Amino acid sequence: MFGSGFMGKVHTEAIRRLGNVEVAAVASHTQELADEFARSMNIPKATGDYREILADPTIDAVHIGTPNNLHYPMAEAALKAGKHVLCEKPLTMTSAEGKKLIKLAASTKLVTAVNHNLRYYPLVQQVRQMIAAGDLGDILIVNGTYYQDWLLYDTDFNWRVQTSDNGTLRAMGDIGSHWMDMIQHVTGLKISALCADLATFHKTRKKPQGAVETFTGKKAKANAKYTEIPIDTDDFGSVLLKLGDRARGCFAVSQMSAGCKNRFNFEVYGTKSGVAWNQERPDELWIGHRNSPNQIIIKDGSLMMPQAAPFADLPGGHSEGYDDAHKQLFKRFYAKIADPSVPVNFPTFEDGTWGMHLLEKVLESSKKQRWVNA
Ligand code: SOE
Repeated sequence: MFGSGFMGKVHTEAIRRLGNVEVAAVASHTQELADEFARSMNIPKATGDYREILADPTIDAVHIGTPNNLHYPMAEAALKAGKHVLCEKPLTMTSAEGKKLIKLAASTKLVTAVNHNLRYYPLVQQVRQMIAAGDLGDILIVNGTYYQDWLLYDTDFNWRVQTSDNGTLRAMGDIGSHWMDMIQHVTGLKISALCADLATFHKTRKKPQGAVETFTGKKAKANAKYTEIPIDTDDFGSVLLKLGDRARGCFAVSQMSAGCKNRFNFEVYGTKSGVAWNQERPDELWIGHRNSPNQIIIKDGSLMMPQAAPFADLPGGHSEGYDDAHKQLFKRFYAKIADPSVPVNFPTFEDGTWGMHLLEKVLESSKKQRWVNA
């Protein structure tokens, strides 16, 4: 595991649930941070230098859950060291870096994945299968939001607010990347053009001494010492979309929407029916009909479409959420490593690089204040 923050913990726990994969070592920014994480998670080896882990021939795969600027150098070094790589999103800082990783991986038999875990909620897979089966008809309209509130105040801080660690796009890169991946995954349509507008509401933020873990700002001490620093990453962004050659839509992302903890929702409307799903109520799916009563179905693998049912491991009425979605993605990543003949059933570095390309188009469109083709 490369990274000992919020995602380091989520990945470590999900990997252990697979049963056939062990977390053998953790690398962090410093030896102390790695030691502390290894102690708390009971990991046998810890280091402040990830290259030590890459030099270990007993390691098969690495998970990268560090700040974004480290994804590319770590993934490149891992592939060169012959390790399979599962990397957090956004995959890299630029699409050019993503292309280099794809080329490198193609010259090996190594498996790559990017952690668009949100695809793996059981009812999201149900939506995907309903659309593939034609239940919604031809897709006309998509819309949605990904809103959070953990960066609402100018005293809220995290490495993501700084371009140096995060890249230029923050809300868009962090959660807009998920939204765009999701809508393309469920509809099977590619984003073909977009028109974006980005906003940074806090032009400065108060940076405390020491690192602040993702989502932990509310627990920060009111009397902590701060340095005021300029901010140019986006707090909010909205995007008009064209998908394929017919569908239209829009979405918005925000990390400053009070009350929205991790409110990712999407709606899809076709020539026959519509669907709506919200990550804060993941076991419910709204299905809208024109000529019969609307439905709300509750996640229950035994009642879901056969291709979606394997994504629900627990019986109906037993919630499956964020951690479970990671488990489902990781399960498929390691199944591919164990048996290269199984089909790829997870987002790859190709998907991550396409995602970076779209983010670059969002930035270009926002700067030019006009539509751009993807
Ligand atoms: C923070 O905004 C974050 O942890 C994202 O980085 C994840 O990708 C998202 O799923 C939840 O929120």
